[in-house]
Amino acid sequence: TDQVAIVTGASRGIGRAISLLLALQGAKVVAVARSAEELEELNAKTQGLAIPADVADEADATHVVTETLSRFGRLDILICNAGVGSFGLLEHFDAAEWDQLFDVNVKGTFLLCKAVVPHFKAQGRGHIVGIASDVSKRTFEHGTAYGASKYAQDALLGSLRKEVRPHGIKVSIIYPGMVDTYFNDSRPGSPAAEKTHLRPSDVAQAVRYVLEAPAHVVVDELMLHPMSQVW
Ligand code: NJP
Repeated sequence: TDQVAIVTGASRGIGRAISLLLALQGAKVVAVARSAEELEELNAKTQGLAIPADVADEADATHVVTETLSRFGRLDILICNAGVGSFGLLEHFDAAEWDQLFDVNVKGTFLLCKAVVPHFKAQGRGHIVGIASDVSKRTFEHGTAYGASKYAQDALLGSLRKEVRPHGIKVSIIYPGMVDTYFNDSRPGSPAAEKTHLRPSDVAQAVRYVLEAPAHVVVDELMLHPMSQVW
C-alpha cells in the first residue's frame, strides 16, 4: 500500500520491528524517537522519513505531524509505541522517574494523538494503534509507577476511541506480555529469552493484523503472550 504511518519509539525494540514490517509491506514509515543515529540506520532500510523527536514535548509532537504531511501529503496510521519502564517498591521509587514514565507513556501518547486527530477527522478516516501492556489490565508488585502509567495510557486510548469512532477513525490497543527488547535496560537476544519472551516481530505481526482488518471491522483489543507466561 502507499499508506503513511508514524511509528513512535522506532529506534529499537518493538517500534523498530513494526517499522521494518510496515515498510516491507509498502507503507511509508515515519520513524520517531530521540536517537537520531539509530533512526537514520533504520531509515536506510525503510526508505521513509526519520524524525528525531521527544514524544513528551508538544512542539516536537506537532512537528512530527506537520513534517509528515509536508513530505508525503498524507497520513493514515499512528502507532503510539514509545514507552519506558522502571520498577521497584513504591517507597523507594524516585519521584523524577515517576514523572518520566508518565511523560513518555501517557503524555507522549496524548500529544501524538492530539496532533493527528484533527487531520484524521478532516479526512474522515485514520487508524491509531497503541502499544499498551498486559499490565494495563492487571496489577503487580513493583509496578505501581509503570502499571499506573500503562493503565492511564489504556484509559486515554479507550476514551479517545469513543470520541473518534463517529468520525470513521479506528483505535486499536495491543496488550503484549514480556517482549525481548531493550526495555528497562535489558539486553535482547539471550538464548533464554526465546522461551520466556515474545519477539518484537511477534508484536509487529499483531500490528499488521489489526491494520489489515477490512474497513468495516475494527480490532479494539488484542492481547498476546509467550507460551511460558500465563496471564
Ligand atoms: O522498549 P525499548 P520496547 N520520545 O526500550 C523510545 C511496551 N511494552 O520496544 O528515544 C520518543 O526497546 C525509545 O527511543 P529513544 C512498552 O511499554 C513492552 O519494549 O531513541 N521516543 C525506543 O525506541 C512501550 O510502550 C514490554 O530512546 C522515546 C523505544 O521508545 C513499548 O512496548 C511489555 C522516548 C523503547 O524501546 C515499546 O517498548 C509490554 C521519548 N521521550 C509492553 N522515550 C516488554 N518489552 O516486555 C523512549 O507489556 N522512547
